[in-house]
Amino acid sequence: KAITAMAKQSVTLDVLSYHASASLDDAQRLRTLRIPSSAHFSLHELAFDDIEMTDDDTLRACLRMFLDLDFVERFHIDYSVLCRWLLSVKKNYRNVTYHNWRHAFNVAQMMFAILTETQWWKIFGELECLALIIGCLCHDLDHRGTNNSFQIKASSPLAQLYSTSTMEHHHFDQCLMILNSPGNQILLNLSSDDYEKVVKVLEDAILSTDLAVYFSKRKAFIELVSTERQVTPNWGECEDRRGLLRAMLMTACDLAAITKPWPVERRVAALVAGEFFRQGDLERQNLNLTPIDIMNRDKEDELPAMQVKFIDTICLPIYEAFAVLSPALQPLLDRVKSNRGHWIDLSNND
Ligand code: 5BB
Ligand code: ZN
Repeated sequence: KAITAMAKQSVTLDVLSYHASASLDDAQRLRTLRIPSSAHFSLHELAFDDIEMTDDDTLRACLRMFLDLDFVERFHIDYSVLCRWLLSVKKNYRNVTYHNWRHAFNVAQMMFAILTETQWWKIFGELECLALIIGCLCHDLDHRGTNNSFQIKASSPLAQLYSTSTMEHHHFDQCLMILNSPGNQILLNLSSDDYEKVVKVLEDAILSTDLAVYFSKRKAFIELVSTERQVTPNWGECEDRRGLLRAMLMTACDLAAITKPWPVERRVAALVAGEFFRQGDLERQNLNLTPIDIMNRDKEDELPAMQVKFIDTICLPIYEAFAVLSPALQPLLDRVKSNRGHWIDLSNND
């Protein structure tokens, strides 16, 4: 759809006006909190669960990840600015049932656990690791609980701005806006060269969370894994190979609820379903459309079978590849297979 420069500008203003920075007072309060160890929060666990954590705990855990990965020292990040940036990121997630701050936090924790448990942080180096963690925390910013096809069907301002990877472009926009907001500029002390590198890796990382992008890169990734088998130190030398690994890591972390112990997976799947059903309701009410089965409340019984299909077509291939790349990631694959068994059981009990 063609759109005039002036219309685009007004759409842009409309979309961007939602942005809000956290207050200085809230940042100062967070700054004074003690930050427990990564062990205290189980941040290195692939089976991590945030359910018992308070919102303050999630913020403290994020600060712990930045400290342990040495980002604060290495990139001369002002600690007060980091606190305010984290609060602003959290504030720019909405109260939707699944794509909220807790999801972003869990994705970042999974990235932290994988980078540290596999030692792949050495392959990427500090700059790319920083971009990956920021990317995870920001990858669903301002999500409205509706997917790309909804934006197109509703001709939302976002769809007029970006015709493909609509939401993902918006998440990246929001991420840059917060990074550029006065008092939130955690990348201020990077050289302009390093800043540009981080922003480019960040953009690739966030756009990679569009499943369409995952499908477009998956074949190349699986081929690479079947010839190379394990990640060796020389993986760091090839930018294309590293880029592919970063993109696949974003997807593996984004979908990681499927790799969690069954009680966690069952709980999170209900949140995903709740958000899908709400989109289905909106399609009926506002667009006068019949939602597809996964978004149709009347098809709730088919949810276990849908999860089996989701596992077989999307999840198993990527976690199989990661289990080949690092034995440390085998538990992810084992739990996907175990969860598949549980969903099969539920789909047979009607
Ligand atoms: C996934 C791709 N989508 C564009 C269409 C639906 N499929 S699916 O058939 O594999 C599917 C996935 C169907 C139902 C699902 O959940 C029902 C509760 C899921 C599913 N997706 N299940 C999960 O546990 C998780 Br986690 C997810 C990922 C949710 C976010 C996916 C964001 C995609 C935006 C386009
Ligand atoms: Zn996500």
